[in-house]
Amino acid sequence: MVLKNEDGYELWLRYNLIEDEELLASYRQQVTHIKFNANTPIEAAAQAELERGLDGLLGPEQDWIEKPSLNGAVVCGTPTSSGFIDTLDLKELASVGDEGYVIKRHKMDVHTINVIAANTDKGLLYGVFAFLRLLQTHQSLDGLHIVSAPKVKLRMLNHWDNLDGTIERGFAGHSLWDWHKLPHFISPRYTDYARACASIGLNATVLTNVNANALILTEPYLHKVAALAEVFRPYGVQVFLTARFSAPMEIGGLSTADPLDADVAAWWKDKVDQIYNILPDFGGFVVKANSEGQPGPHDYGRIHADGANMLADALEPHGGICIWRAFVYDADVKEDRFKQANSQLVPQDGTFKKNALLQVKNGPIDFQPREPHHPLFGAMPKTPLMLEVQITQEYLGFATHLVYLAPLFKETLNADTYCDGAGSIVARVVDGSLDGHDMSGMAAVTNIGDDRNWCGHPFAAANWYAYGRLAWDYELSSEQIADEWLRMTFSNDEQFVKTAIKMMIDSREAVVKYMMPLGLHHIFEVGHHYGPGPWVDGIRPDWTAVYYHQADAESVGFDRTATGSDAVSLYNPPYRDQLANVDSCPENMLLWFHHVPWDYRMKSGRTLWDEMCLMYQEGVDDVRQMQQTWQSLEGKIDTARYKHVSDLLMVQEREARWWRDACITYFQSFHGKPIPDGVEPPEHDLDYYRSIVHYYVPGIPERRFGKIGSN
Ligand code: GCV
Repeated sequence: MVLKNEDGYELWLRYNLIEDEELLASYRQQVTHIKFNANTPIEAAAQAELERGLDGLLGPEQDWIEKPSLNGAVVCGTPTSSGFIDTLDLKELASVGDEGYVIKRHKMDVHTINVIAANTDKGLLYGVFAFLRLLQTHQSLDGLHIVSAPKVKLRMLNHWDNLDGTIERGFAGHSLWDWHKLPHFISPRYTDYARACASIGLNATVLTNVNANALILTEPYLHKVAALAEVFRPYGVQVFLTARFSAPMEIGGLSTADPLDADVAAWWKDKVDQIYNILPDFGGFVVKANSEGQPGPHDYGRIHADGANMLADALEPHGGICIWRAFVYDADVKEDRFKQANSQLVPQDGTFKKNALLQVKNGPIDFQPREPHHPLFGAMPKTPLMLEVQITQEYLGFATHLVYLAPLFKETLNADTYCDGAGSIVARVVDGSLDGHDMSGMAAVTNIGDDRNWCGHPFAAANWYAYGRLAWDYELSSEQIADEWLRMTFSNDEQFVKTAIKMMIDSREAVVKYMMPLGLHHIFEVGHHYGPGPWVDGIRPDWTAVYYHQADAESVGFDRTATGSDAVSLYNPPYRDQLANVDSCPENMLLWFHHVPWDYRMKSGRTLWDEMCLMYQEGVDDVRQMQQTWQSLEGKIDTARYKHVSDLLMVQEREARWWRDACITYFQSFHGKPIPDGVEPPEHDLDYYRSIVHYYVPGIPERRFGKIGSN
C-alpha cells in the first residue's frame, strides 16, 4: 500500500483513521458518543478537539451527539460544570489539583462509560488530549484508570523571536508571529500552535527574545500581543513577555533605568498597569540582565535581586510574576565562567520577592551536548529555581541533525545535587518539593518557526513533544515518550516503532561522540555555532574554544579541581569528590573537570588521545548506523517524510566526519601523535578545516552576523 505523503504540519495530532480493523471495531463499540456540556471557552475547545479527534480516529460516520443510552459515552466535565460528574463522586479528583485529570472506564449497571473528569476546565482539556492519545497510540481501554497531575506549575516555552521576524538560534524558518499584520490578521496557525502546546500540557509562552526589544512594551505592540493571547486562552496558554531592563530610557524618556530610582519603579508600575489593562491575564516578565551585553541593575551598581524585585513589585498587584534568568556572566571578570552565576546569585538567596523565580540553564556554560548539571541547583534553597533547557539545537547540529533530546533533559532532571542528602535530584529542586516552594516551573527555548513542519527536521518536533511531556511528568521515560511520539507522528507499526525508538535514544550519545567526546566543550565555530571551531581564539576568552579545552603538547582539559578554578567545590559531596578525583570522575565529564596528559590511561586501557580519536570515529559510525536503521524502515511511512529524514541523515553523516576530522587534525597539531587504527584518516589537513566559512547561517540575526567578538 502506498501511503499518502504528509508534510508534518499536523505534528502528533494527525488523528488518522485507525487502520487495524479489529481495534477500530472494538474502539467503536467502547466509544460511541460524547456527553459534554461545554460552559467555558476552554471547555468548548476541549469538546471541539474531542470531536475532531474521534472523527478522525474512529471515522466521521458517527455524529458523536449525546445518545439516550449511556453505554460507550465519553462523559466529560468537572463536578461543578456537570451534575453527572458530580454524582460520580470521584475521590481521585482530590489529588489532581487544578490542572490534572482522571480518565476511567466506569461501570454503571449494564453500561460502561468513559469518564474524563477534572476540577477545572483546563484539567478537562488536558484530559481530553490524554484520552485521544490513548486511541492514537492504540492502547486498550479495558479497565482504564488514569489519575494524572503536572509535577511543575509553569510549563513554558521561550521563543527567542525578534520583532523583525528573525529568530535567534531558530533553524526552522522565521517567527510564527506576524507582528506586521497583527492584531488584525490572525493566522489559523496560532490556533494550531496552541492546540499542540495544550496537547502536551504546556501552559505558558514567552513570545519574544530574551535579548529583548523594548518596543514590545509599547501600546501598539501590546495590542498585537493581546490578539495572540486571545487565540491561546481557550487552550490554557498564558502569555509572557521579555522585558528589556533599559526600557524606561528607550521608550519611557527617563535618563536612567536604575532599579532603586523612584521614577524608574513608578514607570514600570504604570507600564505593568497598562499591560494588564490591555491583557488582563498577562503572566509576567522574563528578564535577561547583565549578560552578554544586555542592560541590567549592575549598570547602576545594583544587584540582580534589586532588578527582579522592582519588576516583581510592579507585577504583584496583578498576580504576575518576574522570571529572572540566571544565565549571567561577565566579560570583565576573570573567574571561570562556570562559577560566575553561583558567585553572583547564591549570596542573594532569600532576598527575592515572593513572585520572583530564577530561571537556570541545565548546565553552567551553555546548552552543550553534555554538561554537568548547573551547580545553582541545590545552592539556593530559599529561591524557587526554574529549569531552562534548549529545544532548538544551537549546539547540536541545528535542525539538520537528528538528535532526540529527552535523554539529555532527563540527565539533568535526574542529577543528584546531594543538597539535602542522596536523592535531592534537580527535578525535586525544580518542582519545589525539596525546599517547599509553591511556585515551580520549567522553560524551554523552542525550535518552532514558520517551516511547514514547524521545527525543520521531521524528528525535531519530538523534542518539543518530549519537553512538554517531561514538564508534565519528569518520571516518564525517554523511551515511552519516543514511543508515543512515533506512533502519533508516523505509524503504529510495531516494527517501525521499536526500531525508530532505538535510533532516537542512541542519537544523543552519537552527537556527543562526534562533537565533544570525553567532556570537551564549547569547541563550536564562533558566532553561529554550526560546526567545529576548536581553534577559536582572539576574542573575549570565555567565548573562545581554547579557553575551555586548554590543549597543549602535553595535555588537554579544564582543571576545575582545587589546583585549577575549583568549580568542583560548588557541588556537594559525594558528587564533588567524585568529580574532583581524576580516577573517579565519569569519563564522559573528564575534560570538563581535569587537565590530563594525552597519554593518560583511560579505563579501556587506551591513552586519552587514542580514546578521543576512537570516540570521534564511533560518533561517525553511530550516524551510519542511524542511516542503515532508517533505510530498513523504508515503506513503513510515507515517502515524503522518509526521504526528508534520509537526506538529512546523509548531511549528518558528512558533518559528523567534518567534526571528527577537524577536531582530530586540530588536536593532533599539538603533539603529532599518530591516529590509532580503526579511525579513518582525515580527508583534509587542518588548514582546510580552519578555512571553512559559512555565510548566512540561520539563527543568527543580521545585526549580529559577522560581528567580531560574537559568541
Ligand atoms: C539569547 C547563548 C546563545 C545566545 C543566547 C544566550 C542566552 O549564549 O548563543 O544566542 O541569547 O545563550 O541564553 O541568553
